[in-house]
Amino acid sequence: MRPPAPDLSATVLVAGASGLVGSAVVRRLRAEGFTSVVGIRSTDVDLADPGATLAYLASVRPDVVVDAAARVGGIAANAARPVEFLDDNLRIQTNLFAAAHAAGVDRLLFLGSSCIYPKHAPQPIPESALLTGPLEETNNAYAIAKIAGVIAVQSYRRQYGRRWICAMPTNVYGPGDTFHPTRSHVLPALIQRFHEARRTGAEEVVVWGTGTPRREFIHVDDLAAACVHLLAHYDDPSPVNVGVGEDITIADLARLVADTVGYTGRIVWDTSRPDGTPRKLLDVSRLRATGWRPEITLAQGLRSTVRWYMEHAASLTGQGRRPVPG
Ligand code: GFB
Repeated sequence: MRPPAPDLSATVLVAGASGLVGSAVVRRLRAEGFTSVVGIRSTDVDLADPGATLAYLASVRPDVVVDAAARVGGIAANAARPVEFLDDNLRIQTNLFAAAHAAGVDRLLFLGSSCIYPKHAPQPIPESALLTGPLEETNNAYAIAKIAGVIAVQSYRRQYGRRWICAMPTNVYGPGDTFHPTRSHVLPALIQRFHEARRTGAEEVVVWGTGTPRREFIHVDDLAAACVHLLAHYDDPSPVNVGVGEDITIADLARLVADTVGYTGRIVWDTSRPDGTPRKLLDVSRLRATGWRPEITLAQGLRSTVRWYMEHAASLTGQGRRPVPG
């Protein structure tokens, strides 16, 4: 039986709308014909403030909420500032969930992360691996915050009958990412570093770790499409993995980024830097069973992201981010 067509007049509030994922979800919703999309950013309401969050959602009274608001960062940022990664993310999701429930929001999509799974989970990682083993140490604070979000969504389903769901994306990249040399995730960090090396004529580029870990990458426009698809086709307490079903070694990724940027110098490895989780390829069979498939290959996505970066590099802030308008 075909699911009912989405109500394009529903008010959809997207938290984290200035970030990589939130901005892509807003773009996708509008592209699919949703006419009342409310993208919010930290300058609209401080989600770390419970009273302000309650008041804001009571004023908007959305029909649907997408929680793409989080403090995120790569392996070095997570390892250096676990308190903020734990504290800020717990506050944001706790306040947003309480405010959404109080405002009568029956449909909510919470975005977690593949790092919620154990460091040595079976590969590809099924959703059932959650809480079956120890976490990767460098980002266990962030992972615990996101696991708390999953349990909170399941609790609002059980206690209040809310049709809330959780999506667990693999490593995300694309336009609007943070391109900081040390705080970013690996793919944008390498785009920034290889682009800078080409611009300055540097003879070599240092890449972290041994190059042997494997990572799966999904373009943010594919992730956004999957999120809108899941809102229409998924309603289960279990988290659902969102990935592309294949991964690549960091060494091959580095060479792919260098080629895409047009850098021809040497790549050298700084093995004093951590490798992190050896591999975290997601089992995406649950997602595929809903009928969704990714459309953007890593080579295509890398080319378009490098183009975006080169067009915006001069205007990025010192943190490697787009300036927040307004
Ligand atoms: O994206 P990333 O920083 O985090 O990737 P994770 C880290 C991997 O890339 C490690 C290698 O194996 C690093 O050694 N790497 C090589 C680099 N060069 C660089 C570089 O210049 N910058 C960075 N960042 N890495 C993240 C979690 O784990 O996964 C987040 O920390 C989130 O919380 C995200 O869950 C999905 O993929 O290891």
